[in-house]
This record gives sequence, structure tokens and C-alpha cells, in this order.
Amino acid sequence: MNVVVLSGGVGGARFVRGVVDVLSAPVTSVIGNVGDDVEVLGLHVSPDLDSILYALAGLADEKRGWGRSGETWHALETAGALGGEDWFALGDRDLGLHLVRTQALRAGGALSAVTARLAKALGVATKLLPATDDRLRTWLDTPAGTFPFQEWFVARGHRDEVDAVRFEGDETARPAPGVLEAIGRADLILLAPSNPYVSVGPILAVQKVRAALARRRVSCVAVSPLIGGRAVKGPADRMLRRLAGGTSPRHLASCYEGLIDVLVVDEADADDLGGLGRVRPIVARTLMSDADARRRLAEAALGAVPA
Ligand code: FO1
Repeated sequence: MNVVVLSGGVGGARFVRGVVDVLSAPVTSVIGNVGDDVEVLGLHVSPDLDSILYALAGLADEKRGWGRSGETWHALETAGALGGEDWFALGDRDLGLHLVRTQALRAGGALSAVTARLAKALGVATKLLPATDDRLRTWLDTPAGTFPFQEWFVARGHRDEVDAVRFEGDETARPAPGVLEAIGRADLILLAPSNPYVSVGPILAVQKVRAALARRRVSCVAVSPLIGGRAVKGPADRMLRRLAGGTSPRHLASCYEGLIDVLVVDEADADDLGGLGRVRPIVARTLMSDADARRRLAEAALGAVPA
């Protein structure tokens, strides 16, 4: 079964790891968010692609959810002491990847080609595709002003309520090579338990990707990132409350109107399944506390559609 997963970082990366553990790697393609890519200390950082790469390579810091395990921070401390940027924590091991990626991009390589090269070097067999090779960046309109994603998320600790999410470059961004082919070949499409606005949203902002999903002939299963209406981590619940009017499964489903057939929700949300319309709910345990839990959630999503 060819499976395509659309994913952000952290929770999405954990879920992708569960899917790959359940299926064999070559039948899974992952389309990753690049809306939160950022230039720090002159380096191109693709946090969500990297969280997925590290999760699949077994290098992820499981607790933090981003960056590498066994990390040290000497370069960051030195940069800070010298008056350089230290608001975005690049660890020493992580830095090596950003150096290689940045050099390859500056030499004219496309992000998709560089990502494939990094995946191969890390022994990752799963096809990891950035949604686009073109510049696509997420911006947040808040009462305190308009911020690029990482400034709002990391520097300001996502404390500002969000009035609107915008994507710079969405009118012209083309799907990266392989993205439409992966969707076209898929027997099943999964939307990872990622923030629908700032993690999956930027992928769907690539117009041809959204169109390909809208005209799918196979099922699309979204996994809710909320448990009991609350985000496990991050601002998804606050954003849903303000932008969709609530945090119940139907509010989440409304973010994916016309794009999903099944919604996997947590047991804690099983009493709140009204208003889903044509979207079929599946109830599962969605907290990915360890490898078994990740796999069980992946099995629930994969099993949502009879083979
Ligand atoms: N998240 C933070 O909250 N603080 C950081 O300093 C930080 C640094 C960082 C460095 C590399 C990387 O790949 C991810 C990093 N993240 C950090 C996570 C990242 O900002 C977000 O989790 C994602 O962009 C949202 O999916």
C-alpha cells in the first residue's frame, strides 16, 4: 500500500516514524512543511523536514521533539557571547546539517534534491519531499503586529493570539518534484496530527497540492492533534478556538473541508462527534508517548480504510 503523509514537525514527525515502522519504508512518502523555514546565523534551517529526518534516522531528541539527542550547545553559546543570534537554538550536531544544506542551496541545489541527499546520508529510505522548492513562508497577523513564523513561535513563545495566517509565495509556489506523483500514486493519504493552520496549512497553500488532494480518488485520513480539545504541545487549540470557533472534532474537520474522508480523534473527544457531516470519525488513543503508542496510532490511521 503506497501511503503519503502530509506532516509538520514534532508530533507529525513522531507519527511519520510510527507509519514507517508499521509499513516498509519505500512505500511511504512524506510531504513536509517548509513554511517555518528560517535563516539563522546565515544558515537555512528547515525545522519540520529536519524533525522528520531525525525521527526516521533514530537521531531525534524524543523529549524535546525537535533537534538531535545527545546535543551540545557550544557554538550557540559562543555566537551569543559574540553578540550573534542565539534566540533560535541550533545545537552543535544539528549545525552540521544546516551547514551542508546551506552550502548545497547556495551552490544552486533545490531543497528537494538537498533533502534527498541528506536523507540518503542518514540512511533514511523513506521519500521525504518538501512541499515546494520555491520560497513559501508562513506569517502570522496578531494584535501585536505581523510576524514571520519562527519569530512568533520561538522568539515570542507564540504568546500572541492569531488573527490570520498568511503564506508568502503561495500564489506562485509549485509542488516540488515528486510531490504530485506521490499523491497520484497513493493508495491512502494521511494528514499527520499537526497544527492545521501552520503545519499542514502551508503544504495545502501550494495550490496544486491542495487541488490534487481535492480531486483524490483514494481516502484521506486526518489525525487530530488535540486530546480533549487541548493541544498536546503548541498553540493549535488556541488557534482553533479563535479562527474556527472551537476545538471539537468538527472544528478541526472544518480546516480540511472537502479534503478528508476520515478523522481519527482521541478517546477523550469521543463524546463530541457531532457535526462531522461526511467525515467518518475513528476513535483511538492518540498520545504518542513511546514507540508502541506511535505504532498503534499509525495502525489506527492506516486501518481506517479497508485494504
Ligand atoms: N523550537 C523552540 O521552541 N525553540 C528553539 O530554539 C528551536 C530551535 C530549533 C532549531 C532547529 C530545529 O530544527 C527546530 C527548532 N525548534 C525550536 C523547533 C521549531 O521551531 C518548531 O517546533 C517547528 O518549526 C514547528 O513545527
